Amino acid sequence: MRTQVAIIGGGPAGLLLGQLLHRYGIDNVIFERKDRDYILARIRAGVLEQGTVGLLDEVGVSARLHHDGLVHHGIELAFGGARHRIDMTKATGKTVTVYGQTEVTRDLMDARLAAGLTTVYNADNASLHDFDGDQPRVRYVKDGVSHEVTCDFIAGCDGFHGVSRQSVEPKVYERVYPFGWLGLLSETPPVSPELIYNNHERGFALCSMRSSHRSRYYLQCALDDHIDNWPDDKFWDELKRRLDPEAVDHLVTGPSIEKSIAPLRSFVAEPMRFGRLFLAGDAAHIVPPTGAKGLNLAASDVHYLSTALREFYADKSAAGIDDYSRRALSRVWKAERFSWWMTSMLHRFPGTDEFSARIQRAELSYLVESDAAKTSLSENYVGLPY
Ligand code: RFL
Ligand code: PHB
Repeated sequence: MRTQVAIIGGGPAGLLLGQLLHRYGIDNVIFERKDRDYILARIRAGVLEQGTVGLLDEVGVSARLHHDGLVHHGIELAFGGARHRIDMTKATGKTVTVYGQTEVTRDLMDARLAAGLTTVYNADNASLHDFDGDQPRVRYVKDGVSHEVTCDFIAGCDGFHGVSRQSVEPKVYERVYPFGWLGLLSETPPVSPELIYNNHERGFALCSMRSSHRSRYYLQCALDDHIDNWPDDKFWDELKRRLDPEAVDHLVTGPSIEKSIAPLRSFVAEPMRFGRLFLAGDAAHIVPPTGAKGLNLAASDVHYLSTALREFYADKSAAGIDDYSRRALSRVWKAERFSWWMTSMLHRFPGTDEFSARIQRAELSYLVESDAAKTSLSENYVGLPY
C-alpha cells in the first residue's frame, strides 16, 4: 500500500487531520490499534473552543454539533460557599460549545466513511521506519498478517501511550499531580446551565454536562483510589459536601452510566517534528483537564500540520513543515501554563498548609473582583488565537 500521509491513531487528532488533508486533496490512511466501538466508549472531553468548532465547520462535520451542542457564554467559580460568574463573552466576544468528545469522534468517523477514506482498525504492532529519509514506511499486523505501507509523511496522532513518541527521543518536560479525577456520567439534568468549578477544603469538584438531560461530574480523589470505593450514593454525598448550598438544592442525582478515575499530568515533548514524522495531540503533550484544553490543543496542532502539508504539496514549499514544531509548541506551552494554573488554584494539594489555602482564596477573590483578571482567564478558556 502507498499513501501520501500515514496517520497513526484514529482518535480526534488523527480523524480531524484526515478530514483536513482530504479537503486539501492529500490522501491519507489511518492506522488504529483498537476498533471503532472501543474508541466511542471512551468518555473524555466536553468543552470545545470556538477555533475547534471552526475547524469542524471547515471540514463540514458540524451539523449535529450546531444542533445538539450547548453554546456557553460563561463559567462559574465557587469558593467559600458562594458562586461567582465569569462572563467570558463579555470579556472576549467569544463562546465555547459543550459537545462531548465521543460525539465529535463519531461525527468525524461517519464523515470519513462517507468520503470513502481508508481506516485500518485493529492494526497491531505498528512500527515506524525511515522517517529520516523521504520514503518513510509503516509496518503493522492485521489478523495475524504483516503489512507495509510507504508514504511521504507519518503523523503520530496515537495519544500519550502510542508508538510514535516512543520511536524518537524528544526532550520531555513533566509534572505529575498528587491526585486524580473521579468522573461520573448520569442521565440527569445539569445542576446549573453553566459549568461550576469548585474549590473546597475537601477537594476540587466540577459540575459539567453533555446535554440538557445528561450531566458529567468530577471529584478530586486520591491517586491510589479505585472506582470500587465509590458506589453512586457515596459519590453524590461527597459531591454535595463540596457544592454551594444553592447547587445542593438543585442537584438531581441518579444512577451512573459511566464512572472512571483519571490521573492528572502536565507533559510536553519537544520538538514535535523528527524528519518526516510529526507528533500531534496527546502523543506530544498532556494537560490536566482543569482548563478543558486537551482536545482543543489536538485540534490546533492538526490545523498547523494540515496547512503545512498543504503548503508542501500545493506550493512545493517546506517552510510550513519546517516551522510546524515551533508554531505548535508556542500555543501548547500557553495552554500548559493555563491548565497548570487552573489546577493549582482549584485543587487541594496533600501535605500543604493553611497558608496555601489562604493564597488560593486570595487568588480566587482577586479573580472575581478584577476585570483584568477575569479577561485573562476568559481569553485562555475560550482559546488563544491560532
Ligand atoms: P487519543 O484520544 O488518545 O487518541 C489516540 C488514538 O491512538 C490510538 N493508538 C494507536 N493506534 C495505532 N497504533 C498504536 N501503537 C497506537 N497507540 C494508540 C488509540 O487507540 C487512540 O484511539 O489522542 P488525541 O487524538 O490526541 O486526542 C486527545 C484527546 O483525547 C484528549 O486531549 C482529551 O480527551 C483531554 N480532555 C479534555 N480535553 C478538552 O479539550 N476539553 C475537556 O473538557 C477535556 N476533558 C480530557 C477531559 C481528558 C480526560 N481524561 C480521561 C484523560 C476530561 C478527562 C477526564
Ligand atoms: C467535561 O465535561 O468532561 C469537562 C469539562 C470541563 C473541564 C474538564 C472536563 O475542564
